[in-house]
Amino acid sequence: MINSVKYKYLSYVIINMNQILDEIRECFTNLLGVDRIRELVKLALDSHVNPMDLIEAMKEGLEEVGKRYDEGSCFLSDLIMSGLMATELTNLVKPHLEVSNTKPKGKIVIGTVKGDIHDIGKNIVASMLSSQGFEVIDVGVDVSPESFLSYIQKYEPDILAMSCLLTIGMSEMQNTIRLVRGSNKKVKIMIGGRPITQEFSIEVGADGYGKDAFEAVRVAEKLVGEKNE
Ligand code: B12
Repeated sequence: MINSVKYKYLSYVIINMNQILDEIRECFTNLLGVDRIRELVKLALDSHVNPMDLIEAMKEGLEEVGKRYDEGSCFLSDLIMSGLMATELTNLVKPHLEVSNTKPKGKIVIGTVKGDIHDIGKNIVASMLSSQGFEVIDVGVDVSPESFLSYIQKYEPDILAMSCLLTIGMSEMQNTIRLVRGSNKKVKIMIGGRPITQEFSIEVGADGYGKDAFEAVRVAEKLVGEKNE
């Protein structure tokens, strides 16, 4: 009897959580705006939905918006709205990812490559890395190879992490790697972003590639380990 009540309660909670995640996806696909996303995220966090599930639902919604933009069935203004909504969601989720840690696992400089102003994915990766005990210095978006190099000289990080969402930004990633390798042999380089693949990462001589924020942490831990060997 108790088990069946417990089962019913648990199924109710799971259905509820799935419903919230569905609504978050739909909120992006139907571009319902920043106020609605704020309401839904607050409800989800109060209901103890895993913050990373919210990010996954957001990504799926954004994928749909991107597809429509590609097909010409939605406008740049819609893309901008989806970006504002995603930034709001990320900012609300961020404090729920962060945990305090005494000794940093390593220092990471992170930024988006020259010509690219997409920063939602980069911000999630940065939050996830700092939540897992890395010291993260976020140098922003549209960062030229020369600026990346000067940040490396200034902060002396263990890892340079670069993000890129535009295919045209991939050559800037390659230029940055070339420039950095030419003057700093110690820093490890990790890359990611929508058009980036493992093959591309090998081709341009990066030390690591991560397809999402979870992998970013795993790869960063591995690279710091290798550096300290
Ligand atoms: C929101 C959005 C915008 C917003 C960005 C707002 C912001 N603050 O970032 C705005 C409106 C500004 C924008 C502008 C443009 N956009 Co836009 N945008 C998008 C959209 C819909 C979502 C991007 C996003 O945030 N995804 C969610 C995040 C969480 O995913 P993510 O970035 O991939 O990050 C994850 C992983 O890749 C990985 N990761 C990311 N970085 C890193 C780094 C490391 C080190 C690691 C390990 C992992 C990692 O982890 C992250 C978390 O899981 C995409 C479509 C899409 N589905 O991606 C188009 C998209 C990227 N945009 C596109 C285009 C064309 C543009 C514009 C050129 C449009 C225009 N005509 O002006 C401009 C370019 C402006 C510029 N110079 O950068 C195209 C790019 C096509 C291409 N092949 O290059 C896309 C794919 C849409 C499409 N299908 O056509 N955009």
